[in-house]
Order: sequence, then structure tokens, then C-alpha cells
Amino acid sequence: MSNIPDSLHPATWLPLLTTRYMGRGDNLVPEEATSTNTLLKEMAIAGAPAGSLCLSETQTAGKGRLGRSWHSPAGQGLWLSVLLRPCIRPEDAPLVTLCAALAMARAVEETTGLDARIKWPNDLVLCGKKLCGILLEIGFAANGIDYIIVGTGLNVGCSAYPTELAHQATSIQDHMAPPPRREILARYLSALEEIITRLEQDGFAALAEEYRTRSCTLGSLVKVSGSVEFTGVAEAIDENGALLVRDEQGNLRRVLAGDVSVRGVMGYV
Ligand code: BT5
Repeated sequence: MSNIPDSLHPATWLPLLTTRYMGRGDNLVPEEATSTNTLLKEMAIAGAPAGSLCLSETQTAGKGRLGRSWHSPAGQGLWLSVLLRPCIRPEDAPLVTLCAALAMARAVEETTGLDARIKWPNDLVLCGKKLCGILLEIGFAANGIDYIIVGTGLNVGCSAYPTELAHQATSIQDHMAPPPRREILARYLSALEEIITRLEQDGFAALAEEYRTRSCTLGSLVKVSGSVEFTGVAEAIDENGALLVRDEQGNLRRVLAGDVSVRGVMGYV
């Protein structure tokens, strides 16, 4: 295992922050966490402010979507959760996944020059392999959204993923000497703050063009699996973050959830 000689101690990254509130709330940075999402969710329920985060060197029970697990070995990635309390309608909450993907794509590009693309809804891919996964957990109150936990698992070191996933996973170190993780973190937090503020003020339409530019899904042949299964061409993302896919019969179908494979990405040929 090759270790990345950088520290995630807040003293190393707090001075890099250019944010108003992201990373400036209650920060929990243990060496080891079960899941940073789970720990931050407890803090959210206990009243932690927006912008609080949980970041750990390793997770013993890192979570993916739908009960899947996320491999998070020590020192190999940015295993991070951020607490948001955005002023958006509950039905718009899934848009935050797209915002986080946009923010991480920007942070990766700004710190490495690598062109990570967004695979709808929650992956960042590099050269067709998964670089980062995103997991949103949402708590609702009687009058709307109480909290959103945005978990991101970014593979930085080349031992971030197990060898059996090598056909579909990648890391920054697979492509270049990685920058210190604190730099990626600081860029991600400022991008996320700017993007969420845009979403609150102007809606997803204000971000749609950049999203399209960074997407590897839009314009591609996709296979939708889940409760319904079909193939088609992904044409657009609507204002609620749903994917609009033109099926083989020419109908435009709205995909809100389910797994979407993109031709040429993560093993789908
Ligand atoms: C995701 O789920 O991609 C969301 C992953 C979110 C992880 C972060 S880490 C910080 C925060 N705290 C948490 O507990 N979670 C979040 P999904 O689309 O379901 O992908 C999961 C699948 O990706 C697994 O079933 C594996 O096939 C694969 N996988 C697991 N670990 C990986 C890794 N390190 N790199 C690439 N692929 C991985």
C-alpha cells in the first residue's frame, strides 16, 4: 500500500478555506469512523449547523447506496460527509447529489487538471472508471428539509479500491502523483458552497449548462435497470434532477431512481 503523506488534521486545511460556512461548523475528524455519514447524521439530529463535516482516514462500515458498501482504507481517499440545511423544496433534494458531483468534478480539475466526468446521478468517472461515489441521506421536518448529509468517497491513492474492482474503479494516483488531500477538500468545500447557493437562489437551471459539459451520461446510450428496464439515449436532466431518456420507441421517459449504465463506462459495452 502506498501512503499519501498528508494530514487531514483541521489545522492543515482550515487556513486554506475561502468559504463562509462550509467547514466552519462542528468538525469531527476521527482517525477511524464506522461511516462518516452515520456520525454526521447523529450530529445533524443533535442540531449541528450547516457546513459541519465529518472526515476520517478510514471507515469500517462505509456505505454505498441501496445497502452496498464503500471500501475506505486508511490514508487512501477523501472519505467525507458535509451537513447541509439548504433552503430548497423537499422534492428538489435529489438535485444536491448533482451539485455535489459538480463541486467534486471542479475540485478534482482545479487541483489535478484531470477531467473527471459525472455519471448520473452519483458517480464521478475518469477514463470510464469510478473515481468518486456520492451518497445523500436526507432528514425531513414537518415544514420541509431538516438536513442533508452529502457523503463523498474520492479515491486518491491507488490502494483506495480492492483489486477485484480494478476493472471499474480508479484513483487519482492511477493517473498522477496526487495533490495533498487538504487542497482537494478546500476546493470542494468552496465549490459546494457556491453551487448550493446558486441552487437556492436560481434553481438547477443556473447550473445545467456546466452539468451538461461535465456529464458523461447526457448524449450517451444508457441502460436503465431497476423496477423498469430499457435502453435509450439520455437527452436531458429536468429541473428536479431526473434523467430524461429517449427509449427505442421514441418515447421520452423520466428516470428518477434506479441504476443507469452508460455505454463505455464502468464495464458497460
Ligand atoms: C456510491 O454508492 O457510490 C456512494 C459511495 C459513498 C461513499 C462515501 S465515503 C464518505 C461517506 N460515508 C459513507 O458511509 N459513505 C459516503 P454505489 O453507487 O451504491 O456504489 C457502491 C459500489 O461501488 C460497491 O458495491 C462497489 O462495487 C463499488 N465500490 C466500493 N468501494 C469502492 C471504491 N473505493 N472505489 C470505487 N468503487 C467502489
